[in-house]
Amino acid sequence: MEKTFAMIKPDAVQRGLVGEILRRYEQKGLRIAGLKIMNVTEELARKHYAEHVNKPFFPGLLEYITSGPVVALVLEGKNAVAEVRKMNGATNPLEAACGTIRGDFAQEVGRNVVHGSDSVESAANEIAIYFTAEEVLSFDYLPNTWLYE
Ligand code: DAT
Ligand code: MG
Repeated sequence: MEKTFAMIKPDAVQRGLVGEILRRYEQKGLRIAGLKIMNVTEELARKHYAEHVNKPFFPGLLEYITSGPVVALVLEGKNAVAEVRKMNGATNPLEAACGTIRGDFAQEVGRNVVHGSDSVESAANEIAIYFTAEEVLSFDYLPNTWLYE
């Protein structure tokens, strides 16, 4: 089944939103395959955001993402990549619909509380950046029987 990489960013950790954000992913029926609290080093950030390193906003993004612990997640579901992107909402919280995580909990693009991989290929890359193979668990997830036809 499809896996995606998600991150609860430093602002959300500091604001006590970890439980609320995890609750939303869990309630959707996504299986938590990997979960850890960790610091993002500059080296990790440069790998994760390789496509953005030359953008004008990169220094701010680097400072933000390394400013405190994050919660790194591997989430699994039938369409996990698209489901998490939809639940996270638009990159700029001003454009994110109410009911999405960014729409409900953020106001500025540089403090947008969550990350979600944008494709199955990115997901595989990002999971490998943040997790070892042993840290990503496979196990029977009984709700799947009731989630999928
Ligand atoms: P997303 O996180 O929705 O995949 P992205 O990959 O385009 O968005 O950008 C990665 C992060 O970089 C994003 O979550 C916030 C930051 N960012 C993107 N565009 C920005 C901009 N124009 N100004 C400031 N920060 C930006
Ligand atoms: Mg992105």
